[in-house]
Amino acid sequence: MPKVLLTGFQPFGGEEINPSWQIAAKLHGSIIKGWEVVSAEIPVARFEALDCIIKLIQEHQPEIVINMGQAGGRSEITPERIGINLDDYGAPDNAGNHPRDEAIEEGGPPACFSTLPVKAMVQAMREAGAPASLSNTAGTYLCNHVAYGIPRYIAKEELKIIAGFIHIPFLPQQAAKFRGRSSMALETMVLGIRAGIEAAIVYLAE
Ligand code: PCA
Repeated sequence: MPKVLLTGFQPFGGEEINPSWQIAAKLHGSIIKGWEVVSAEIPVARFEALDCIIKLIQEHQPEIVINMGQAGGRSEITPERIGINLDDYGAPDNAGNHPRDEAIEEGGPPACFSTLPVKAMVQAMREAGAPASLSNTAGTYLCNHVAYGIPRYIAKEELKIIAGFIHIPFLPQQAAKFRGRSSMALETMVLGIRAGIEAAIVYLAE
Protein backbone atom coordinates (compact mmCIF):
# COMPACT_ATOMS: atom_id res chain seq x y z
CA MET A 1 0.00 0.00 0.00
CA PRO A 2 1.39 3.46 -0.86
CA LYS A 3 2.26 5.59 2.14
CA VAL A 4 1.94 9.13 3.39
CA LEU A 5 4.54 10.13 5.98
CA LEU A 6 2.97 12.65 8.36
CA THR A 7 5.12 14.27 11.02
CA GLY A 8 4.51 16.61 13.96
CA PHE A 9 7.01 18.30 16.26
CA GLN A 10 7.64 17.80 19.96
CA PRO A 11 6.52 20.62 22.28
CA PHE A 12 8.81 23.65 22.50
CA GLY A 13 8.93 27.19 23.87
CA GLY A 14 7.48 26.26 27.26
CA GLU A 15 4.41 24.48 25.84
CA GLU A 16 3.49 21.01 27.09
CA ILE A 17 1.86 19.86 23.88
CA ASN A 18 2.35 20.55 20.20
CA PRO A 19 -0.86 20.47 18.13
CA SER A 20 1.07 19.24 15.09
CA TRP A 21 1.91 15.98 16.86
CA GLN A 22 -1.59 15.70 18.32
CA ILE A 23 -2.99 15.75 14.76
CA ALA A 24 -0.38 13.34 13.38
CA ALA A 25 -0.99 10.90 16.24
CA LYS A 26 -4.75 10.92 15.55
CA LEU A 27 -4.19 10.09 11.88
CA HIS A 28 -1.49 7.42 12.40
CA GLY A 29 -2.57 4.14 10.82
CA SER A 30 -5.53 5.66 8.92
CA ILE A 31 -6.20 4.47 5.42
CA ILE A 32 -7.13 7.36 3.10
CA LYS A 33 -8.17 6.46 -0.46
CA GLY A 34 -6.08 3.27 -0.22
CA TRP A 35 -3.01 5.03 1.21
CA GLU A 36 -1.63 4.33 4.67
CA VAL A 37 -0.73 7.22 6.95
CA VAL A 38 2.46 6.67 8.98
CA SER A 39 2.98 9.32 11.66
CA ALA A 40 6.04 10.27 13.70
CA GLU A 41 7.04 12.87 16.29
CA ILE A 42 10.13 14.91 15.45
CA PRO A 43 12.54 16.60 17.90
CA VAL A 44 12.74 20.41 17.87
CA ALA A 45 16.49 20.20 17.32
CA ARG A 46 18.43 21.75 14.47
CA PHE A 47 20.37 18.69 13.34
CA GLU A 48 18.25 15.80 14.62
CA ALA A 49 15.03 17.00 12.93
CA LEU A 50 16.16 16.41 9.34
CA ASP A 51 18.13 13.26 10.25
CA CYS A 52 15.04 11.81 11.86
CA ILE A 53 12.71 12.60 8.92
CA ILE A 54 15.26 11.33 6.36
CA LYS A 55 15.54 8.03 8.28
CA LEU A 56 11.75 7.71 8.23
CA ILE A 57 11.69 8.36 4.47
CA GLN A 58 14.31 5.65 3.94
CA GLU A 59 12.47 3.22 6.18
CA HIS A 60 8.89 3.73 4.92
CA GLN A 61 9.47 4.85 1.30
CA PRO A 62 6.47 7.19 1.26
CA GLU A 63 5.38 8.95 -1.94
CA ILE A 64 3.93 11.88 0.00
CA VAL A 65 5.69 13.58 2.94
CA ILE A 66 3.80 16.17 4.99
CA ASN A 67 5.68 17.77 7.88
CA MET A 68 3.73 19.89 10.35
CA GLY A 69 4.56 22.31 13.16
CA GLN A 70 2.87 24.74 15.51
CA ALA A 71 2.53 28.40 14.59
CA GLY A 72 1.02 29.79 17.79
CA GLY A 73 -1.15 32.79 17.02
CA ARG A 74 -2.10 31.88 13.47
CA SER A 75 -5.83 31.53 13.02
CA GLU A 76 -5.86 29.01 10.17
CA ILE A 77 -4.16 25.84 8.99
CA THR A 78 -1.46 27.17 6.67
CA PRO A 79 0.33 25.05 4.06
CA GLU A 80 3.67 26.71 3.37
CA ARG A 81 4.59 27.53 -0.21
CA ILE A 82 8.34 27.88 0.37
CA GLY A 83 11.25 27.25 2.73
CA ILE A 84 14.31 29.54 2.71
CA ASN A 85 17.97 28.63 3.19
CA LEU A 86 18.28 30.41 6.53
CA ASP A 87 18.49 29.48 10.21
CA ASP A 88 17.86 32.59 12.31
CA TYR A 89 16.32 31.36 15.55
CA GLY A 90 14.66 33.86 17.85
CA ALA A 91 15.24 31.42 20.72
CA PRO A 92 17.34 28.29 21.24
CA ASP A 93 15.86 25.00 20.04
CA ASN A 94 15.24 22.14 22.49
CA ALA A 95 18.87 20.99 22.06
CA GLY A 96 20.28 24.46 22.83
CA ASN A 97 21.24 25.39 19.24
CA HIS A 98 20.79 29.09 18.58
CA PRO A 99 22.04 29.91 15.07
CA ARG A 100 21.69 33.50 13.85
CA ASP A 101 21.84 34.32 10.13
CA GLU A 102 23.35 30.95 9.16
CA ALA A 103 22.67 28.94 6.02
CA ILE A 104 20.87 25.62 6.36
CA GLU A 105 22.94 24.29 3.45
CA GLU A 106 26.14 26.20 2.68
CA GLY A 107 26.02 26.99 -1.06
CA GLY A 108 22.51 25.58 -1.42
CA PRO A 109 19.78 27.39 -3.39
CA PRO A 110 18.22 30.38 -1.58
CA ALA A 111 14.85 28.66 -1.34
CA CYS A 112 12.93 25.46 -2.04
CA PHE A 113 9.27 25.34 -3.02
CA SER A 114 6.87 22.84 -1.53
CA THR A 115 6.06 20.19 -4.12
CA LEU A 116 2.64 19.54 -2.58
CA PRO A 117 -0.43 20.90 -4.42
CA VAL A 118 -0.75 23.62 -1.78
CA LYS A 119 -3.64 25.55 -3.34
CA ALA A 120 -5.73 22.43 -3.93
CA MET A 121 -5.00 21.38 -0.35
CA VAL A 122 -6.16 24.75 1.04
CA GLN A 123 -9.34 24.47 -1.01
CA ALA A 124 -9.99 20.90 0.20
CA MET A 125 -9.44 21.95 3.83
CA ARG A 126 -11.94 24.79 3.47
CA GLU A 127 -14.50 22.52 1.82
CA ALA A 128 -14.11 20.10 4.74
CA GLY A 129 -14.97 22.97 7.11
CA ALA A 130 -11.46 23.75 8.37
CA PRO A 131 -10.23 27.36 8.02
CA ALA A 132 -7.07 27.34 5.88
CA SER A 133 -4.88 29.70 3.84
CA LEU A 134 -1.69 29.52 1.85
CA SER A 135 1.34 30.93 3.69
CA ASN A 136 4.38 32.40 1.98
CA THR A 137 6.70 32.22 4.96
CA ALA A 138 7.48 29.43 7.38
CA GLY A 139 9.62 31.78 9.50
CA THR A 140 13.31 31.16 10.22
CA TYR A 141 13.13 28.55 13.01
CA LEU A 142 12.84 24.75 12.96
CA CYS A 143 9.74 24.60 10.78
CA ASN A 144 11.41 26.57 8.02
CA HIS A 145 14.49 24.36 8.48
CA VAL A 146 12.33 21.34 7.63
CA ALA A 147 10.27 23.21 4.97
CA TYR A 148 13.58 23.85 3.18
CA GLY A 149 15.54 20.76 4.16
CA ILE A 150 13.13 17.99 3.19
CA PRO A 151 12.16 19.15 -0.34
CA ARG A 152 15.87 19.92 -0.81
CA TYR A 153 16.90 16.40 0.25
CA ILE A 154 14.27 14.88 -2.06
CA ALA A 155 15.45 17.03 -5.00
CA LYS A 156 19.13 16.15 -4.41
CA GLU A 157 18.39 12.43 -4.14
CA GLU A 158 15.99 12.64 -7.12
CA LEU A 159 13.31 10.76 -5.18
CA LYS A 160 9.77 10.39 -6.51
CA ILE A 161 8.16 12.04 -3.50
CA ILE A 162 6.05 15.16 -3.14
CA ALA A 163 6.74 17.00 0.11
CA GLY A 164 6.00 20.15 2.01
CA PHE A 165 5.24 21.78 5.33
CA ILE A 166 2.00 22.83 7.06
CA HIS A 167 1.77 25.22 10.04
CA ILE A 168 -0.91 24.57 12.66
CA PRO A 169 -2.65 26.98 15.08
CA PHE A 170 -2.69 26.57 18.87
CA LEU A 171 -5.19 24.19 20.42
CA PRO A 172 -7.85 25.94 22.57
CA GLN A 173 -6.19 24.75 25.81
CA GLN A 174 -2.94 26.45 24.72
CA ALA A 175 -4.62 29.72 23.68
CA ALA A 176 -6.54 29.81 26.96
CA LYS A 177 -3.27 30.68 28.74
CA PHE A 178 -2.97 33.91 26.76
CA ARG A 179 -5.28 36.75 25.82
CA GLY A 180 -6.38 37.26 22.27
CA ARG A 181 -4.62 34.30 20.69
CA SER A 182 -6.39 32.30 18.00
CA SER A 183 -6.90 28.56 18.28
CA MET A 184 -8.65 25.68 16.57
CA ALA A 185 -10.25 22.50 17.92
CA LEU A 186 -8.25 19.31 17.38
CA GLU A 187 -11.23 17.67 15.66
CA THR A 188 -11.41 20.49 13.07
CA MET A 189 -7.67 20.38 12.44
CA VAL A 190 -7.70 16.59 11.98
CA LEU A 191 -10.56 16.99 9.49
CA GLY A 192 -8.61 19.65 7.62
CA ILE A 193 -5.34 17.70 7.46
CA ARG A 194 -7.19 14.57 6.33
CA ALA A 195 -8.81 16.61 3.52
CA GLY A 196 -5.39 18.02 2.60
CA ILE A 197 -3.92 14.52 2.40
CA GLU A 198 -6.81 13.44 0.17
CA ALA A 199 -6.13 16.37 -2.16
CA ALA A 200 -2.45 15.40 -2.40
CA ILE A 201 -3.40 11.80 -3.21
CA VAL A 202 -5.87 12.94 -5.90
CA TYR A 203 -3.18 15.20 -7.38
CA LEU A 204 -0.72 12.28 -7.65
CA ALA A 205 -3.36 10.09 -9.28
CA GLU A 206 -4.09 12.71 -11.98
N1 PCA B 1 6.97 25.09 15.39
C1 PCA B 1 8.24 25.78 15.30
C2 PCA B 1 9.27 24.68 15.41
C3 PCA B 1 8.57 23.51 15.99
C4 PCA B 1 7.14 23.81 15.82
O1 PCA B 1 6.20 23.03 16.05
C5 PCA B 1 8.36 26.66 14.07
O2 PCA B 1 7.33 27.22 13.62
O3 PCA B 1 9.45 26.85 13.55
